[in-house]
Amino acid sequence: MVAVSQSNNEILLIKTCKPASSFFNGVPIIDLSHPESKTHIVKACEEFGFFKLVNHGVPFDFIATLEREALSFFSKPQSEKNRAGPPDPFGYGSKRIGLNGDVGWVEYLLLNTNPDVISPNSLFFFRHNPHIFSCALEKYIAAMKKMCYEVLELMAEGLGIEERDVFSKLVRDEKSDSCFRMNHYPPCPEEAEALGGRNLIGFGEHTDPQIISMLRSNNTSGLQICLRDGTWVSVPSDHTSFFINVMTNGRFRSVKHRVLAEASKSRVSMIYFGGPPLSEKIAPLASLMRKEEEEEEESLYKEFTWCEYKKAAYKTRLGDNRLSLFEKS
Ligand code: GA4
Repeated sequence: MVAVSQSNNEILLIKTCKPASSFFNGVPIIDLSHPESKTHIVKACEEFGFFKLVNHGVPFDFIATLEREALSFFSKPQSEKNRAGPPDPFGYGSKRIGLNGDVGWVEYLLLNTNPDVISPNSLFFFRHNPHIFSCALEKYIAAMKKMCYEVLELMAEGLGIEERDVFSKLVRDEKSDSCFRMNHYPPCPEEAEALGGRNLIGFGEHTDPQIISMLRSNNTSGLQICLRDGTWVSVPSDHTSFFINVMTNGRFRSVKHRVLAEASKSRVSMIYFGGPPLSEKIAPLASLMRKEEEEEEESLYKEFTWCEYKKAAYKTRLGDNRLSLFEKS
């Protein structure tokens, strides 16, 4: 743990960890333009729940413009940024993550993408930030949605499901509860020096609760994933690609991940989280349940709505196992 003082003289304790020894070169790479990408996606989801997407078709100009805008927002004086916070959970936040005491070396903007449920903090942010930011966001989010539908449709196809839009329709729904996050991990030279080789945790280990998350970062490393044997490995950064993670009923798994702060470089990431409408029942697809010896495979979890799941998730700490709250006993 390292004690850091906030601008209001408050002291926060941020966790540290030893740096990962090497970069992991085993992250599956999915080429969206490949004719067999659907099969590759399913394999990657089953094995890792995580993959890197290339040839995704998102214009680099959209990405670069939004990154520039994000950096210009994060370089504003603290007092100005604070006006778009505290996160409720939407809005600007610094070092505090969620509502239950998690802290990290990060500042962020969390925005909901559905204009019907836009929160006051998100509104405040949009009103007080130049038009260009909103335009850049709009373009970027539209591109994320398109890519998200495509990946989810390929996934359904790859699983041999007839209804191609079985997953994508949840995120396409006009009431879809999707959100967008921009994270800034400032460099931490003094802290790193004092830590003698350890790293500050930027965003502690967690799994994402949504159906799918699509992350893009600048060329600063820091993202780590936890392999099935429990080892943490660093994912080499690639500012031209997206890193995708997905979740479903035990067959696909959501990868546990975290972000470490860098001593000398700032990391900026932008993540689109595709979620279903709040009232949507979350249950495994009957067509995916494997039948064993004539007995139907049972769902591992009780039935719940996305709203119930989200409410429960917000009562947890980052590292908690949220799905276990809904496991059948
Ligand atoms: C993790 C994924 C998304 O960033 C997020 C996070 C949310 C938050 O930052 O407000 C949560 C976290 C995330 C999971 C558990 C709860 C809620 C912080 C936290 C401790 C926006 C989300 O939907 O869940």
